[in-house]
Amino acid sequence: MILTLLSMSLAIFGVSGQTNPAFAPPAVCPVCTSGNYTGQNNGSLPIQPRVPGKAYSRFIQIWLENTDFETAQASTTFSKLASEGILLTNYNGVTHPSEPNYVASIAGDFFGMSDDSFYALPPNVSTQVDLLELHNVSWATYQENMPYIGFSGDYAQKNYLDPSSKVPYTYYKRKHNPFIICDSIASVPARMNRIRNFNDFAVDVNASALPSWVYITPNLVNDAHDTNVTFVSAWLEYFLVPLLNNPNFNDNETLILLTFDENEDYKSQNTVYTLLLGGAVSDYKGTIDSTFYTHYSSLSSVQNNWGLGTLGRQDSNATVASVFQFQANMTNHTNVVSDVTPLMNLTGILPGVCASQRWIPVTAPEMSAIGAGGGPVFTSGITSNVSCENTTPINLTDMGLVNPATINPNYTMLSSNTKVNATSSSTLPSSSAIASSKSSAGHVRLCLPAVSSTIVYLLCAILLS
Ligand SMILES: *[C@@H]1O[C@H](CO)[C@@H](O)[C@H](O)[C@H]1NC(C)=O
Ligand SMILES: *[C@@H]1O[C@H](CO)[C@@H](O)[C@H](O)[C@H]1NC(C)=O
Ligand SMILES: *[C@@H]1O[C@H](CO)[C@@H](O)[C@H](O)[C@H]1NC(C)=O
Ligand SMILES: *[C@@H]1O[C@H](CO)[C@@H](O)[C@H](O)[C@H]1NC(C)=O
Ligand SMILES: *[C@@H]1O[C@H](CO)[C@@H](O)[C@H](O)[C@H]1NC(C)=O
Ligand SMILES: *[C@@H]1O[C@H](CO)[C@@H](O)[C@H](O)[C@H]1NC(C)=O
Ligand SMILES: *[C@@H]1O[C@H](CO)[C@@H](O)[C@H](O)[C@H]1NC(C)=O
Ligand SMILES: *[C@@H]1O[C@H](CO)[C@@H](O)[C@H](O)[C@H]1NC(C)=O
Ligand SMILES: *[C@@H]1O[C@H](CO)[C@@H](O)[C@H](O)[C@H]1NC(C)=O
Ligand SMILES: *[C@@H]1O[C@H](CO)[C@@H](O)[C@H](O)[C@H]1NC(C)=O
Ligand SMILES: *[C@H]1O[C@H](CO)[C@@H](O)[C@H](O)[C@H]1NC(C)=O
Ligand SMILES: CC(=O)N[C@H]1CO[C@H](CO)[C@@H](O)[C@@H]1O
Repeated sequence: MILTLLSMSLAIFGVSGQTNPAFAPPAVCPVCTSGNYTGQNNGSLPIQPRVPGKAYSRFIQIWLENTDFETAQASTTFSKLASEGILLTNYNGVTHPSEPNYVASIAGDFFGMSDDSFYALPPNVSTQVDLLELHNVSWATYQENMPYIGFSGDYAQKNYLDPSSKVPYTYYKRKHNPFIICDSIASVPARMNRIRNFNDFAVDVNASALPSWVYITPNLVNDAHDTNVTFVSAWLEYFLVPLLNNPNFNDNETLILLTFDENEDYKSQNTVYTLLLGGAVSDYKGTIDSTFYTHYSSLSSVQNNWGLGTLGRQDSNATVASVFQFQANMTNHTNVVSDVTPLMNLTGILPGVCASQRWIPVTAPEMSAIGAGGGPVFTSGITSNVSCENTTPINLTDMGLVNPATINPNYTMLSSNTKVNATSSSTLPSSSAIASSKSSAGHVRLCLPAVSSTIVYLLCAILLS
């Protein structure tokens, strides 16, 4: 209790001493390395050829935090950027709070997650990374102030905005890095090397080695999480505005999605100010698109662009995964417009492997799903065809059990660019198992409640805990 109070007051002091600090650049320029970023770069990614897409050959998404649509709209920086691209006026987060939104943006679901706690999703949760790699589309995520490759916790460091402060500041948090949360990525060394920090970003851009699919998470001050729209606007002027003119970042085949994880007002629809920028939309400068989109749209649009197949989760649910309309017009994709716009501000209701009070195992993808890119459902690593509808949730909390998804798998950093776990490697999809299949079972989702494997899974959890 005392510790909690102490850390709370430290947190309040640390943050409130500078609730609204003035923006200061963490590096001399967006493509300059900086001591503020802790981990040194150990070389750029290899330059990989870009796979031509139907509407673009590079997709970059940048994630900001917790801001209502109107708040961003009032910023002159956001207005200026809007004149350079397409303003999406009905783009939505998928739930609250932050972490499930980040997870949904790569895995197509948030698995009942309704808080920002420690989660490690089991290896059989597939992600967009599986689809990209299957089609040779290179990828990386750049996580500002993540100290070094392979780091799996939160990181407090010297406060660079207030150098006189003796209190370390947590600029980087795991909850905003969905890649480290998914064991299918975090337990595979070659994939771990693609979870990079901003020193790596600087080196990769300067080496023309920025991959084709890029996911950028700014630190907790630059993304507005600990600050406000004035601060994030200054960061955008420092970071994004010059990068739009850097040909190693933005060219005539680049689409940039600038979005927020969720809005601030949970009592209203979860609409966030979102822009499409970059050379791929140069014919649409200053236009407005009011199509209903969600974070699942970034999955479906990319799948549509490169013909990637689908994860068979909400990424293939046409109601919530419209393809960017400028792109849909180019690819002849027809978006579904539902009579009633779904509310995206619901939280703590759905069962899932992350919902300890409504726990169900990782369920099978919708095997018969057809996503916006056509092609098969990714099923590698799937060992059960149990579906959500037919699984009775278990209240682990009531049973005194620890949810295995909340246990740190303790992956160990072995060397600078190698990160190898031990415990779950046997359950990882082997490369030979990388094969996709489409069920012939039609639309009926079979229900075979995996009672025995559920018990084994929980037993493991108890033994480990
Ligand atoms: C953000 O915080 C700064 C510093 O306190 C303040 O000057 C600015 O007015 C705030 N911006 C908004 C939109 O409230
Ligand atoms: C870190 O950022 C601060 C604030 O902009 C800057 O004064 C300082 O020079 C930076 N440190 C390094 C090592 O780049
Ligand atoms: C983009 O520019 C390159 C080089 O100038 C050119 O080869 C390519 O066709 C252009 N792509 C599009 C979609 O205009
Ligand atoms: C979600 O937003 C709707 C529309 O503004 C509102 O009516 C509803 O009360 C909100 N739900 C919650 C749980 O706050
Ligand atoms: C698709 O999304 C809508 C809106 O969230 C939801 O009501 C529906 O259950 C989803 N369909 C599937 C198959 O998950
Ligand atoms: C897409 O095509 C429709 C029908 O031709 C048109 O009304 C709409 O303006 C187009 N949208 C975009 C973003 O190009
Ligand atoms: C889209 O449809 C138009 C008209 O039918 C056709 O000319 C065009 O080739 C189609 N584009 C694609 C990418 O299929
Ligand atoms: C995912 O793995 C867990 C643990 O091994 C298992 O209980 C579950 O049935 C699996 N889910 C699928 C869809 O394969
Ligand atoms: C789960 O069990 C806990 C502890 O008994 C209880 O407080 C909670 O309401 C239960 N949750 C649900 C969804 O039934
Ligand atoms: C680079 O390698 C050094 C030495 O092995 C290591 O300490 C450092 O953490 C690595 N940096 C990154 C960003 O991985
Ligand atoms: C992986 O973890 C297991 C269990 O903690 C440990 O015994 C093993 O040595 C680890 N393997 C590697 C390569 O770190
Ligand atoms: C070094 C490390 O991260 N250890 C963690 C391993 O996982 C257990 C259970 O979640 C944690 O308590 C340890 O802190």
